[in-house]
Amino acid sequence: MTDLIAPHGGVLKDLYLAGEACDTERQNARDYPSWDLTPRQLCDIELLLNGAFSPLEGFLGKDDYEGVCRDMRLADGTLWPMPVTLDVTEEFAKGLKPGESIALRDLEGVNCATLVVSDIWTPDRGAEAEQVYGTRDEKHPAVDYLLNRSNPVYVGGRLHGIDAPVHYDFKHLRHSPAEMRTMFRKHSWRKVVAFQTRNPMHRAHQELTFRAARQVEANLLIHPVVGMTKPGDIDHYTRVRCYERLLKHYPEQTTTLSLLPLAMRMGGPREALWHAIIRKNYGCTHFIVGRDHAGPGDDSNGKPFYGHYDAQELVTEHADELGIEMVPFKMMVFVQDRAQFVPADEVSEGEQVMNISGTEFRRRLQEGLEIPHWFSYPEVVQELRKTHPPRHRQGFTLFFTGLSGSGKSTIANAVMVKLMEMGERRVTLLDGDIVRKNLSSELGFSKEHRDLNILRIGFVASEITKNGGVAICAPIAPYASTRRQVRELVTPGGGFVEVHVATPLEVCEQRDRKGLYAKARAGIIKEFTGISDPYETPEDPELVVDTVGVTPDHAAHRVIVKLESLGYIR
Ligand code: PPS
Repeated sequence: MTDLIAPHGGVLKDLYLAGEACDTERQNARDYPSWDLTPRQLCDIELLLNGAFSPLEGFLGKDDYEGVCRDMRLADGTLWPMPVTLDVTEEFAKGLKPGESIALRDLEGVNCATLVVSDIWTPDRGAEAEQVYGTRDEKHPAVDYLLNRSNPVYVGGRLHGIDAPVHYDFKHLRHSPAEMRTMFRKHSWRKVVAFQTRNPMHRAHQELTFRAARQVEANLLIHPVVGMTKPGDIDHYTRVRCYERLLKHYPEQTTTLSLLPLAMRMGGPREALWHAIIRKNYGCTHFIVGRDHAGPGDDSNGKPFYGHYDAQELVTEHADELGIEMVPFKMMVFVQDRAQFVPADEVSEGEQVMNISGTEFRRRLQEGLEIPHWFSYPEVVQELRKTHPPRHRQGFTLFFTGLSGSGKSTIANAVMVKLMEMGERRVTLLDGDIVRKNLSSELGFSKEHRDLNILRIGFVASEITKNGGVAICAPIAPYASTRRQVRELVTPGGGFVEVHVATPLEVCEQRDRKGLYAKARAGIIKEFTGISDPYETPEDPELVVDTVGVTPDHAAHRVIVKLESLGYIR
């Protein structure tokens, strides 16, 4: 474990053990309690071990954590704005004692590091959300993570690095802080300005980075986050190909691209400070902070969580102790008369400004509409179109839900046949009964088993959708939150269309084609949906179909029309 002092960026921690010490610890770790790191913890540990989170030497202990939450300072007073904590289950924490070591493993079971436990405590995660993100609103991705996904117990302690997490993608673009500093030195880059991004870069971003570099007479590091970003963002594979295309439009020898495996929290101002410290550790002298830096968007009431320029203000407040200089920027807009991007505050009166918002850009991609050259380079757009084709070429899941005997299977079958007749995409039918026979034969009808059944359907549907096919699902799916989970599973890879087959219970019972309602009434079948088990009516489905007085053909036709209006078929 070493501290490197380099001309770029001050003291840099390196928490990896070397040589014999490493071999011994690897051997010892076989007997330690072992924790499988979550995807976010894996990102954090990589940046802890390689010094990107210097001066941290491990996951925060209790005193440091409380200081960071309260006033962005470690117990010794050092500025550190973001809690970096190891959350574990109660069950795992139960046997642990301070002074003991634990082994930390990646998804494949490789032992990345060991941690000497200093503290074990149960944090008040609601209070943490309030202190760090200024809200308990679960629309904030980090608050949602904290309150709904993270584990309840924190374990703090010093790390000893054994094997760095492995990446198989874009190896040529991944650098540790030490490697980055060495590269800057080798190229005699005395001043380097870093640009943080989690989005594809278009011409406005390019102009902004040009201006920033010119303004402070520095070289440029394009430093996109490829760890975890905001849910719904464009995947990093696509983005990196876009950055590589864009890089060709920068003057040679001035600019470089490197990927940062950071798990963002979307923490706005605090996150901007954190980003600046990380870039200092990578050897940068300057850091660009634009409008809404690391902003999580709007809260549940439609108001932005943070002010557009709050991040710049907070970084300015701490300018003296940061060790890296901020280059603040306003939003860039395209001025048509000048055929040029300029910061919004430099637009003269009467000049016509053009802008395409992120939402509008996504709409144009989705509908295969034109994206003007002033907005983005054609080769960048081409990369985006490859993985984000218009809706009529995307896969989608058609999810029917409704009571037993409501007509789900009949309509689903008819829709399947109509889609096969069109022949545009491959279609798979995951009907309730088919799934129960082939995927979920061991399951019953308790809430737990129904949820498991639906999540299995969701998993298969998401795979089909991601690969451009159509998955038609027709289970009862009585619980709203499980249907929502399926939607969340599917939408990153394509479309999700929920159809509520809203045939009233009396009609379903009257039909009773399988004789199940009679048995349910007689108490022979327990937990029967609608009779002795709940059905939560969908609140916001894409389509509601009631089969009373409607032929299956007509109901299927309504679904097809809906798919057309949503753009999934032409
Ligand atoms: S769920 O709740 O979504 O997991 O149900 P699903 O997989 O769609 O299975 C429903 C079919 O199983 C038959 N069946 C029951 N349904 C509801 N409740 C109970 N207790 C039950 N027991 C058996 C029933 O025939 C359902 O088929 P459909 O096609 O919906 O009529």
